[in-house]
Amino acid sequence: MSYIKPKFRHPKLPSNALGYTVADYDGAISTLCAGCGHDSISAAIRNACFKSSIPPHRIAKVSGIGCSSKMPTYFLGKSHGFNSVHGRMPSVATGASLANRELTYIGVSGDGDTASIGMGQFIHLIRRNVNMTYIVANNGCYGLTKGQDSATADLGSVSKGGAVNPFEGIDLASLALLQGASFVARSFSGDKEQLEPLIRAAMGHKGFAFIDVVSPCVTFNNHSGSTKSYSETREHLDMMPLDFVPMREEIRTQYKAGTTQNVTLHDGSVIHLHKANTDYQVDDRNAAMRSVQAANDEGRILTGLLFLDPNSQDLNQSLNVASRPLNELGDEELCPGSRVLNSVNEGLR
Ligand SMILES: Cc1ncc(C[n+]2csc(CCOP(=O)(O)OP(=O)(O)O)c2C)c(N)n1
Ligand code: SF4
Repeated sequence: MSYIKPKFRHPKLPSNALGYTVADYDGAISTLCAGCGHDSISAAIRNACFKSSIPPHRIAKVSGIGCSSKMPTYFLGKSHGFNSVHGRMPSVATGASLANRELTYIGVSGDGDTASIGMGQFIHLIRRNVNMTYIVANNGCYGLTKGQDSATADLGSVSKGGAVNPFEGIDLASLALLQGASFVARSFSGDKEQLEPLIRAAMGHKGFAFIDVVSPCVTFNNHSGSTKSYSETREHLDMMPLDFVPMREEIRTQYKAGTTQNVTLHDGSVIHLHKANTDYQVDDRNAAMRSVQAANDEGRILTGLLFLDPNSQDLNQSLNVASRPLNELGDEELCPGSRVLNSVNEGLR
C-alpha cells in the first residue's frame, strides 16, 4: 500500500495564518516516474496554497488527461476536484466558475492536452477571461502515451528514437499574449524560487492567469537532442526573478531604483519584479511579445511574469453573474415567478 501517505507529521511543522500546516495541503503519493518535472509543479502548487493561506476546501482543481492531468491527485487532497476528458477541462472550469465564483480554480494541463486536442477550448478560456490559474506542464511530448512529439516540441528537437521534429513548435505563452490573456508567465519546474511566487500571484489575479512551465519528462524526453530536457532548459534559462508579498504583510524589501517594478494585484498583494532589463514594463503587451520573440530567436527561454493587465475584468464581471454561488440560492431566488419573468421578457422586446 505504498500509495497511502503516512499520517504522522512532525508536531512542530510551521502553520499558516489559518492554523494549517503544509501537510493539510498534501495529496496522495505520486505514481509518476521518479524525477518527473510534474511532481515539482505539484509541490509548488501545494506550497503556494499553504503560504497564501487559502482554505483547502475553497479550492477547486480541474484537469484533462495525461500524466500532467493526473497531478491534482498528488496535491490538495482536501479540495474539490474534477478530472475531465482530454482537452475539455476549459469548459468544465468555465461552468464551475460561473456557478460558484467564490472558489479558487486551479487548472492543470499538459502540452498535448492544451496545444492539440484542447486548443479550441483553451483559446476561448483566454478570450472569456475565466477567473482561474491555468498551468501547462510542458514537456514537449505525450508522456502518458509513451512519448510522441507534442505540438510544443521545438523545430529540430530530436525524439528518443532519433527522429527530428520537422515542425515549428507552438509557443503557448506567445499565443496567450496574442489572444489577450490578462496574466501570462513562464517558468521551469526545477525553479521553485520563481514558480511558487508566480503561482501565488496567479491565484491573486482576477481573470485568466496562464503559466507555461517547462517540465521535463525523464522517461521519454530527457536525452541529448531534446530541447525540453533538464540540462538544455537549465542552460538556456533567462530568468526574471520576483517576490510575492501577500496583502496582509508589511512590504520591507528594498531594491535599487531602476531594477525593480512593483505591481499591486486585485486582492492588495504586491509582486516585486527584479528586472535585468530596465526597459521591460510588465503591463506592456507589445513589449512582452517582443521580448518573448527575441528570446525565442536566440534560443533562450524567457521566464518570469511576462505580462499582467492590472485592470482585468473576469468573465463573472463581464456577464454580471450573481455574486452568490448558485447552490446557495433558494427556490424563490432561482424561480422568482411569472411577474419577474414577464418583466425580463418586456425588457428584451
Ligand atoms: C479523446 C482522447 N484522445 C486521445 C487520448 C490519448 N491520450 C491520453 S493522454 C494523451 C496526451 C498526453 O500528453 P500531455 O497532455 O502533453 O500530457 P503528459 O502526459 O505529457 O503530461 C493522449 C493523446 C485520450 N485519452 N482521449
Ligand atoms: S512518462 Fe514522462 S511525463 Fe509521464 S510521469 Fe513519466 S516522466 Fe512524467
